Formats: sequence, structure tokens, C-alpha cells
Amino acid sequence: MTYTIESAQNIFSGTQIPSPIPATIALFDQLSVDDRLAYLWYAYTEMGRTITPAAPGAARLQLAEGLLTQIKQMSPEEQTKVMRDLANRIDTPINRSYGFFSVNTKLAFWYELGELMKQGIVAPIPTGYQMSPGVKVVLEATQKLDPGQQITVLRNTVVDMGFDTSDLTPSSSRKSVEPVFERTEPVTTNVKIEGIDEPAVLQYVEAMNADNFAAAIALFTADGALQPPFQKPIVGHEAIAKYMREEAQGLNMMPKQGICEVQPDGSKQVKVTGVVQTPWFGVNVGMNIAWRFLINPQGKIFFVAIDMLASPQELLNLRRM
Ligand code: 45D
Repeated sequence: MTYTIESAQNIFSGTQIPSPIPATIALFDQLSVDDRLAYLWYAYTEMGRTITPAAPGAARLQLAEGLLTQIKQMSPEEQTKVMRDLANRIDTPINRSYGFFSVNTKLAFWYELGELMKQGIVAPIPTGYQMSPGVKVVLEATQKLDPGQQITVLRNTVVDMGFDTSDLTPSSSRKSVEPVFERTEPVTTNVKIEGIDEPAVLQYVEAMNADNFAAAIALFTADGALQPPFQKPIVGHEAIAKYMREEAQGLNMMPKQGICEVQPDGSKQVKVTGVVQTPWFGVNVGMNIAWRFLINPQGKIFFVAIDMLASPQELLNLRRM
């Protein structure tokens, strides 16, 4: 039997409950540009009372240094304009540079801007800014989310800023080596998942928890795909490896339970739920997620989707339909 990515995307579709994350981001997207910047400031500082991200390493900040230095030298009015332009996603030289940053470098850039705003070196929210009712609505929606969902909203809004460079080729000077996230926690080996003994799944988690992406990729078929939360599938070893280097480093994956269904052709559909921690927040924030694997009869991963769960109750939702 041949599989298609489209059919694989639909496995365990009956257990998928829409996450409140896209709904919150849709509300955010409707705000005016100053409202969006103000929302991010309030959401970030409010969150910072309980959880704050780890400071990015020097190597990571170095990648954003050119832009940060430029911004520091600007007048407050110019600084405000840069931030408005970023939120407006228009085509400017700064927005292009930002657009070529990896996800983690974009986060590091804003982390540093946030620090500079707190120190008064970069202009804070425009003077005279009045919080609109719209901002209150999105902030209230955000407060109802669990911490793992809140940081995902922040992350996804940051990733969407700047100019979309996906159709552009970076100049060679812009292709930068992705710095590593140092692991602070000892690596969890010998993964155990209640209800699952599928080697490809257990080995996948072990490899990812050691940032051993070569070992993880080797578990996929050549045409295999990985579908991150709220994204299209990434297809093939090379593309998956690039994605993992940029976005999967330092993650701590703690799968808890799962079900495995053997199909008549010998392929297996596996759903696993558990918690993932990002190196930005470490043990302080857990994200409740599901992995949906399609394993071919030879034991290789043809497809895996990673979904953010709507609520912790979904961790136990392993029914088929
Ligand atoms: O605009 O199996 C200011 C995969 C105000 C791989 C600000 C995975 C102005 C395969 C406050 C300055 C990766 C898919 C902005 C598994 C302003 C796999 C700054 C899943 C913007 C399991 C804001 C991994 C700032 C997952 C600094 C689910 C915000 C990983 C910073 C999830 C926000 C990781 C940060 C997440 C958010 C990380 C640092 C959600 C980090 C979030």
C-alpha cells in the first residue's frame, strides 16, 4: 500500500480538538499596529511576573547584533517606527534582515529589545498611547490560556513579524550557522511510554532528547514528513534536518502514554501524548502536545504530526474517533 501525506494528516482526526491558540492569534491580527505592540508588551511583562525566558546566549545575540546596534543609535521616534514596521510586515531593509533570522534568533532579538526598553535605551510603547478595548479583549483571552499556550502565542506572533522572505534567497552573508542551546538538564534516555513499544517512536524521542538529529532523521522514510504545530508538513530528510537544527534544539520531550493500532497492511498508527519543554523556559513551562505517527510496515516513520493540545484533559484522549 502507498501512503500519501494527505491521508496521513488525517490519522486520529477524531481526537483533534481545536486549540485556542490560533483563535487568540486571529484576535491579535485584527488589532492596529500600535495595539499589537502594546498587547505584546503587556502580555510579556504580565507573564514575566511568574515566568521569564532564559537570556539568549552570546552566540545567538551576535546574529542579531547588527540590527540591535542600528536601533540603539536611532532617535526614539525612529525606534518606534522600526517596531511598527516589523509589526506591519512591510518591505524594508530591516524587515528583510529580520525575516532571514531563524525563529530562535527572532526571539532573541525581541528579548534584547525588551531588555533595552526596560532600561530606557529603546523607546517603550508610544507616549500617549491609550489601551483600546480590543487589546483588553486579547489580553483577557490570553490570560485564560495555560502557560504553554501563552508562550506559543507570543512565539508565533514574533515569528510572523518582519518581511516574509520565504520566496527570497538569502545572500551568502546571511546564511548563518545556528548556535546550539546548551542543555542544562541531564538527557533522559531509556524512554518509556505507557502503551507503546514501537521502536521507531521510542528511538525518535531518545534521539531528539539528545539533539541527535541524524539519528532521528534516519528513522524516517526518504519521503517522510514532519508536521509541526499549525504548519504544513516538512518533507524529506534534508528539509526536516534543517528544521530540527533551527527549531528543535534543546527540547525536552516527556511522552507519557499512547495507543498503537496495527493496520491490515502491517503499518501502524500511533498516537502519543505528553509534555514538551522549550530551552527558553526550561522546567518552568510544560506544553501539552500529541504526536501522531504513521509507521510503515518496515518500521520507518512516514509521517509525524505534532499538535498542541487544547487542554490537559486531551492528554488522556486517546480514543480512535
Ligand atoms: O513586539 O517532536 C516585547 C518540534 C514588546 C519538533 C516583545 C516539536 C514588543 C519535533 C515585549 C519587547 C519542534 C515540532 C515584542 C516536537 C514586541 C517534535 C517581546 C515541538 C515581540 C515535539 C516578546 C516543539 C518576547 C514545541 C521576547 C511545541 C517573547 C516547542 C518571547 C515550543 C517569547 C516552543 C518566547 C515554544 C517564546 C517556545 C521566548 C512555544 C518561546 C516559546
